[in-house]
Amino acid sequence: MAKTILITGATAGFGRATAEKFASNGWDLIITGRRKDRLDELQQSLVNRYGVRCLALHFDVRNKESVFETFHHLPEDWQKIDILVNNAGLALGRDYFDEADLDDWETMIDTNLKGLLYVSKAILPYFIKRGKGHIINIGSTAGKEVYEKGNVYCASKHAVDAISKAMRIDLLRHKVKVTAIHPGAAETEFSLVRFKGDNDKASQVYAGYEALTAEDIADTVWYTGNLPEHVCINDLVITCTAQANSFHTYKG
Ligand code: NDP
Ligand code: 8X3
Repeated sequence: MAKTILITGATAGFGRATAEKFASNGWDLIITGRRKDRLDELQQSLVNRYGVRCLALHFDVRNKESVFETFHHLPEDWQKIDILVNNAGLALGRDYFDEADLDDWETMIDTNLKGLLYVSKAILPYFIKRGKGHIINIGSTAGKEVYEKGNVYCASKHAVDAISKAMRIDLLRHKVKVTAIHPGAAETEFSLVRFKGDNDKASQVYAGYEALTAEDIADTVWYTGNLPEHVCINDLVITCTAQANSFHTYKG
């Protein structure tokens, strides 16, 4: 029987590439996101090209009621989930702390931290019932080092780092693996979202070096998600070769 992966934020970037990677290897998928048109299109495309089962669930991870309602009513034949990838997330703005926008802060905390908590809590009963499961949280190098004008985005990703460690301890008794993957700069829609549609600012982020791609991260999710049952990668930091950390990128 095919295994099943649930990916939040599958309409773009890492989530979409991860869906592609797992579907092309015969996994069934539950894909989620807010943009219904993109989600439905991806679902059709994965089913048509790979002959896998794919359930598209359209909701905002910030909406606690939607999250619990959606997963509480998961059809019985979709309840055997092997991997949850908590990927949905974003940065909004790149501003000094004193100049930053309060709504941006709240959106980042609500999405990157609270959304991850809601989805994990809603899915855990299925893992606990089976006595196994794997949660893969997408953190960031911003969750390891704080950089100028990164304030609340960095804080939200430090929280993902901390909660991943906490989950790993508390879920030991249920045999649930917890992996945190912390990518550095990767060229997706991330910067376009961060800079609120400003294409020039977004493309500047990736100018002069070869950044990670969404497919690089999908490959990393694939690797960490396909290890033997007794093996768990706890924490993985991945950058492109041109980047050493949040502060040093060689733009030769
Ligand atoms: P993209 O902007 O390309 O994709 C983000 C995805 O998250 C989209 O599918 C979006 O779907 C979804 N999403 C955002 N907000 C919500 C929400 N409220 N509810 C449901 N889904 C939501 O960015 P990336 O693929 O690059 O980012 C994915 C994750 O990786 C994020 O957590 C990001 O912080 C992290 N990351 C990114 C890095 C990078 O350099 N790109 C580096 C390190 C970490 P929709 O809009 O349809 O809801
Ligand atoms: C995304 C990487 O460096 O923009 O999490 O914070 S960075």
